[in-house]
Amino acid sequence: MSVKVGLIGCGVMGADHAKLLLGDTPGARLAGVYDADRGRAEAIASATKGARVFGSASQLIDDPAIEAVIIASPDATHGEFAIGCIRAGKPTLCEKPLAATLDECRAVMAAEIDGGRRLVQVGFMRRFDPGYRLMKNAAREEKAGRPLFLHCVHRNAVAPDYITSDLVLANSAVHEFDIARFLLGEEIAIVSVFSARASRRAETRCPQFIVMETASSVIVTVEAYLDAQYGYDVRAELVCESGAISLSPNRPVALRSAGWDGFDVERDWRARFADAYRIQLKEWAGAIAGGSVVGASAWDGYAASAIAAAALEALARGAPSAVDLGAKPAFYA
Ligand code: ISE
Repeated sequence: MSVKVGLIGCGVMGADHAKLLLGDTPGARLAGVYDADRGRAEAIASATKGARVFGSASQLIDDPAIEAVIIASPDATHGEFAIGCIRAGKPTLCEKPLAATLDECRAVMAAEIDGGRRLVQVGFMRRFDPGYRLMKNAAREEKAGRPLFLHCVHRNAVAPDYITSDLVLANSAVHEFDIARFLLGEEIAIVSVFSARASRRAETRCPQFIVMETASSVIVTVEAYLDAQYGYDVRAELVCESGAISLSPNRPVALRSAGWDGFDVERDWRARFADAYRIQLKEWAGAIAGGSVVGASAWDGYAASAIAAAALEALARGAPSAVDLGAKPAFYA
């Protein structure tokens, strides 16, 4: 039996999830769509046998024919829709961020705790990437000893004009904040941010360099540069006591031709993390069917947003900021 999924938001990420549900996710099928632009919803529904177009997000969430929901609408709507899904008792895959403010993140957690059941998974898809998973296992087994440093690089080829220096942190580097917690299995305690001068290709935002310290004093560095031109490039290296564990930078196939020897570089994250997105949806659907949960919890979503908030404060003040998450509810242990 396939889980009947309702999709809220049919933009870039929503359309991608719809495509995966159509082709590559045996345990789930697209049963309903909603978008503020009805035409976009209709375009996706028409490609999907039996998917219904809803007139509002709340109608989709409350409809008994919808068993689980993907939230891929604008960031500002995530918190409200996630709480709606929790109240309707429906498992939810919510694109990052979990909510627009930390107070709203806390309200999502409170609603989930109140309902007594974990329903929300935040779409930090890298947690499903085969490379990051192998890195995490190697770190957990201490294959090279205990971690000392984690170095992360996050480069986009180009970014839209509305991306400011703040959004370099809150929209892009936030993936590094989550993956650092995932790989190291502990919380970030302190964040500092250093801005490089703007590239002449994008003068309205600065590349950012973030230095973080975890609770047990592992040092994490992140270069976030969204105008690198040559492609989408994400790297990670975990330096441990007696070795280093890194994501392999090369693709499985190299091309040598016409004076060229090298590898293709993906244009954006959808191509680079295609496997991660596919596995994420498959495991989400499998967990729903089996009554379990996988992936980043609402607590993880809140923690990533709290680190982003501390990074924004550090950027504004030009001084390190502490990350104060408060006590982790036992519910998320
Ligand atoms: C984008 O919004 C994403 O979420 C991507 O995963 C990230 O790599 C990119 O930098 C963001 O702009």
